[in-house]
Amino acid sequence: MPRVRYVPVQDPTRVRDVRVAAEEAAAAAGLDERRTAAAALVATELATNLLKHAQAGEVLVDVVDPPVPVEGRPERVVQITTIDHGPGIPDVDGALRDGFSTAGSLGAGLGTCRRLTDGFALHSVLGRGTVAVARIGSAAGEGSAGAPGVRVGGVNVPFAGADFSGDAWAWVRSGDRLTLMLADGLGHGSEAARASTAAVEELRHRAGLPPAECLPRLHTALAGTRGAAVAVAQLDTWAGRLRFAGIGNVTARLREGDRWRTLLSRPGIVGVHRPGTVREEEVAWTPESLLILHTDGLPGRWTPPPDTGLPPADPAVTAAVAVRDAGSPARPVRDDTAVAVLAPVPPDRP
Ligand SMILES: [Mn+2]
Repeated sequence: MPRVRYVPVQDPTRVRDVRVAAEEAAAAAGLDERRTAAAALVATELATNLLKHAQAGEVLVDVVDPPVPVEGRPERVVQITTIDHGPGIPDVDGALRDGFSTAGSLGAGLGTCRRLTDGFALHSVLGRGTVAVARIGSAAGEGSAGAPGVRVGGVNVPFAGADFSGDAWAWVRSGDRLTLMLADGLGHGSEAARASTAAVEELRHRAGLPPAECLPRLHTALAGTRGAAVAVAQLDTWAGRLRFAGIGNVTARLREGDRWRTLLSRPGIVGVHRPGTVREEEVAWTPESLLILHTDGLPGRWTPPPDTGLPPADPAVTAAVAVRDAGSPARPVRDDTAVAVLAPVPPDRP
């Protein structure tokens, strides 16, 4: 069962923990020595930056599906996400240039991070904080070969810093059909993770099945587990249509221009009891669309905030920003939280 590593960084001793987490994730992703070293270096740099620029922050180290959907079983990549509530970075482009330093850094620098990773994105809002996402796979460059004009990304935050998250997200692609799934295993901890992992494994064998046909297969595959709430969204990139079906408490929010609309799930628990009929919703998908799936770690009435500045080009950044902005000391999170995002590739940033 895949581990999700959560490391709060509030003092220099935790930087080593972040590096070790990155090395463990690299081993789990099957990366070679060279790419493992890159993951360790980037993890160290990002964790050090949290202390220097924001005093403290959180680091998530996960093994995820890559952002560009390809056919077949995806080669999974290490994703390092940092979230802070610091002052923000006034000049993001400058910070990404080699040699740039604001706090007398002797570290590798963010420019090096960008060069060593397959994907690197920084999103900063003054007064709100900074999100950084770095992905390291077996080969440099995420490329866009065969990309259907969309990218997929997500973050997964285990409840109370546990070793496992009961939530899981994954995608599969079959021709023009890209299917994104988010599963929330009942409760949290390793038994919840077993249920959501079973959903991911089953999804890998069901590429191309429409959501309403996929969910009954997942129901069968999850028998004997605690069960899960599951949302399945399938984009036909050729037709520009999105089909959605969900069972249980997983929220799907679709941006249409400047409106957000909720795609409805049926009550039930996949693997335990499902409704007799699974209804599918079908909507148009345009270059202005954005799909956010999230588990109940985020409040049900959570509304994506209006864009401040440039919308993030990286869907994993969008997911991390959602997690950051939804959490507050007044409303502590009571469960694992996962957010998965499907976003069109911006035309100017391929
Ligand atoms: Mn849960």
